[in-house]
Amino acid sequence: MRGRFQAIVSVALAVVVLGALYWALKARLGEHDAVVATSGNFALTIPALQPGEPTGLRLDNPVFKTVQGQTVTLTIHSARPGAIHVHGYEQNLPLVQDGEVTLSFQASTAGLFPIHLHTAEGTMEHVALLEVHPQ
Ligand SMILES: [Cu+2]
Repeated sequence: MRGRFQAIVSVALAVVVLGALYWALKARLGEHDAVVATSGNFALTIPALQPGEPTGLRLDNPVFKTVQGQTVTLTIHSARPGAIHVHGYEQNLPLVQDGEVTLSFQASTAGLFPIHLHTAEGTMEHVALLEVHPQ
């Protein structure tokens, strides 16, 4: 009887823990969804690195969703020097530190295209994702 009670308590605890994990992850993914735009015009802000902040992949990078054939216009405001690079489309544009630059091209191919910051120090950072849906 005691063993059965412990089994029920263990299952209940597992359900609570898994439920909490689910809601925590859902909230995190929800933040991601909140920055998704759905037209061809997108704004990207590259903030300054905080002291000690690691470079590289971030979970809160924006996803820019568009449809094949659409003209994509990226307006980029960067606190950091370097160049922006749209993989696959091979679009490159030097950034103006603390200024704004605009990159425009036709989304002729469907797929997922990482957008990188190539820094003045020669490192590469993922800053956004372009998601081109088939027509
Ligand atoms: Cu790149």
